[in-house]
Amino acid sequence: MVKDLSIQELEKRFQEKIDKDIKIEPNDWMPDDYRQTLIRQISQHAHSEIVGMLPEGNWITRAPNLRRKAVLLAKVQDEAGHGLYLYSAAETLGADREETIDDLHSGKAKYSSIFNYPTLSWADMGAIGWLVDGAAIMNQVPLCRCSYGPYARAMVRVCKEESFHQRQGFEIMAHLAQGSPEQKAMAQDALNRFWWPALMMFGPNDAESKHTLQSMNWKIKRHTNDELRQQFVDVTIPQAEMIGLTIPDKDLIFNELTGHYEFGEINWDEFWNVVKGNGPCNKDRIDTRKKAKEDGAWVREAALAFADKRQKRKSA
Ligand code: BYC
Repeated sequence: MVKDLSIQELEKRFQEKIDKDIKIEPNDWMPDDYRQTLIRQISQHAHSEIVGMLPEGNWITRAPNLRRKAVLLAKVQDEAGHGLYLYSAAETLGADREETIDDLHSGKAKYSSIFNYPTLSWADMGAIGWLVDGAAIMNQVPLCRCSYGPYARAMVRVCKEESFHQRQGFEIMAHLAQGSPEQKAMAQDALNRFWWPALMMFGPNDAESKHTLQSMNWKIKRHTNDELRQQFVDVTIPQAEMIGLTIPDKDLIFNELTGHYEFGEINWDEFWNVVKGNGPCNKDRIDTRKKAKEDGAWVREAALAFADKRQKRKSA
């Protein structure tokens, strides 16, 4: 009973800190569910960055010129960095990195649905930067104010880099859209294929989102999935118009009264199917990650042997 009371008191103080916008740091007391929610979200986010390298990595050798190649290489490298900050942030909550990665490989842990779609043309690099990184920024800027300190701080740098990623994607799309009819058609085709999956990145509708309410109370999330999706639609449609591309949604209208675009129904069956592992590339993505881990075993062994040798030399 006394123990219960003290936990109640701890929870009360914890929530007071959250309400006052005081950051929670790794050594602070926190409810177990808060810790588990953060480990789930941060590790899913880390996996998304690492798996997210694959669809673009696929095009590094086929970039149309040296400038585009160098930019794409830098972007994919940034994504590896984001994954590493995020795995480290999850470790500050007590998550074991090896276990976290094994959960991805076994299918236990999720990663963003968007990365289970194939990249069929060079224009897909434009669509990913413009739409996928654009959606990621919309979601991640509020995460810079997340109540958990290490996650919030990691997001500050991630967002700066994402903003460069978004602009390079938009630049590719704008360039193609002003090019030959074939290039414009390629840009339109990429937009057609990535538009709806990009809207799905924000997660299920609020009514179906099981974690949002609690995550908002804890200030892990600052906006609901539908709020962020709407913001993304509102900023992206004028960008498409500016470069002369058409959003593939026949129900899209601008509501003068609300000042927002109204858009068609998302195919939620497709979303859940992809989240459950049945998207066009889920198997390929996980197989690639598993192979990377197996192929890198000798590097980890060599690094450990070297560290061991140095340690022994030091203590000798
Ligand atoms: N895909 O209650 P909900 C990037 C799951 S990488 C798959 O709304 P929550 C980039 C959700 O996990 C950007 N699963 O959940 C990298 C939950 O399942 P569990 C990645 C999804 O957490 C390389 C269930 O559905 N960004 O930018 O409140 C190249 C119910 O959902 C998805 C992040 O990870 C999805 N789209 O809200 C280019 C941001 N959506 O765990 C770019 C951090 C939902 O109960 N994460 N689910 O089994 C978040 O902000 C939130 O976790 C979400 C979901 C908004 C994604």
